[in-house]
Amino acid sequence: MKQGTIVALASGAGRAGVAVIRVSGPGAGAALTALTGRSLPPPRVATLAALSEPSTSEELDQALALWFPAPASFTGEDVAELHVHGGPAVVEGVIAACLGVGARPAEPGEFTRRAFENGKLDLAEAEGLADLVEAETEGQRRQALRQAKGALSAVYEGWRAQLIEAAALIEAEIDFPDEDLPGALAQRAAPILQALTADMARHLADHRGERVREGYRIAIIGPPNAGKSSLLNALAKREAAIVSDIPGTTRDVVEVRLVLDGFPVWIADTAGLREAADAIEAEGVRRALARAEGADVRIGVVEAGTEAPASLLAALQPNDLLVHSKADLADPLPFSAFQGEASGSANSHLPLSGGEREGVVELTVSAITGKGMAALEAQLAQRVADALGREEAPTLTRARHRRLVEEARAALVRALSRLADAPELAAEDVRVAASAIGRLTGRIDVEDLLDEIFLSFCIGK
Ligand SMILES: Nc1nc2c(ncn2[C@@H]2O[C@H](COP(=O)(O)OP(=O)(O)OP(=O)(O)O)[C@@H](O)[C@H]2O)c(=O)[nH]1
Ligand SMILES: [Mg+2]
Repeated sequence: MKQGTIVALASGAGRAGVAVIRVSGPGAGAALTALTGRSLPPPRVATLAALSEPSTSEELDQALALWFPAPASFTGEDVAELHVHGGPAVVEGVIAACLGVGARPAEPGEFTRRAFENGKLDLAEAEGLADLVEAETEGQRRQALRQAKGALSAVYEGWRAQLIEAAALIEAEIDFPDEDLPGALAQRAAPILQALTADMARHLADHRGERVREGYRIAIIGPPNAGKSSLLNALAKREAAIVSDIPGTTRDVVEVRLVLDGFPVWIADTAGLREAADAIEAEGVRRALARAEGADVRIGVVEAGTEAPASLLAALQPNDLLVHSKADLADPLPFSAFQGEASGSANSHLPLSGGEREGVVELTVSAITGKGMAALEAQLAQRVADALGREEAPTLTRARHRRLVEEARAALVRALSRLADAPELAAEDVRVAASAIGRLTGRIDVEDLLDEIFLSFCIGK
């Protein structure tokens, strides 16, 4: 960890009513007294102060000064916070004055890094804080705040405690094998490891956290000229993709970001599905199908009155949408009994042309007149809310978490498979798992783990 006293603008750059400048480190108090020309204000009380450049005594601003003595501060160090008028020259002048009395410019993330090093927050909490700063939607804010307050860390710390308990049982067996009851202690570890493996598998299967952070993914697919790009533009309420009556207009994936039900959503328009005329279009079709496959929901588009081609039906999954487009031009034949268009509601019970596809919801829409668009948006918002809106156990939110939980789970599967025959190897597997989970919060390394194992082992025996 780099030492010293650091200073930085904590609020956004540019003109603002107020800007917040933060100083952290052993020299924070000296910087504050040098700039205000008087003794430190009482801790955690906003105090009006005139700030001057110590070397020239030139007044820089009237500011609010706050003093947070260590360890009761964000970083755990002495921290001074200056709320100055948010003009660039004021900010520059005050930061220059701090540099003049021995502070140095903070590196990106250095305040949070110090908070981590001083045990103020763990890695998962720091990531939650970073997400909170980045949060653009309500759903992202809720999730980031939960993680910053330690909800995800609590799950991982709970797992680690159980892993240590299981490891202690196995280690005890190795060190003091019971002649009468061979393997008895190690076998007591088995149900713990089994339950943890199941917990981790559930955790890995849940993609909500990543979707809330990165965006729910919707793909629009269908034959050329079906009106896919027009539909994207109608949903985005801007001309994001080129529309023309030439089939094969869209060749690449065109993505638009929306907010539905408080969650971020990526809607992708794709190339029309057909036998491609050239290599570029073939690549476009390949990307269209790949995007559809990876999406959380697909919107199949066919012109009203035409049959959905087999290539489209094959790409649709249960709970997807099939939109009959250009409803202003034609009725959605062959669905003569279809009433959804008039009422604006969806119908999931009609047979699809060209073969059945269970559970696909059909809608009739005109991108030109806007007819049916509200119903389509409602269907999409409902899917987003169903997928992301439930408040259950905290979910992993980053690839880093996924990688480490996968590593831990794989190690536990190995441990279980050789617990009976090779408890030494199983113990090592459990240590690998505990270390992977420990790296999620960053609070622990293997040395600490061995200490803990040893401590609980001593108590047990
Ligand atoms: N009347 C009417 N025309 C529409 C509607 N939606 C799209 N069109 C027209 O249909 C043609 C094709 O529309 P696009 O949105 O480019 O179709 P696409 O599916 O993206 O086509 P490709 O990119 O070639 O696969 C254009 O001439 C649009 O103006 C609609 O709701 N009503
Ligand atoms: Mg298009």
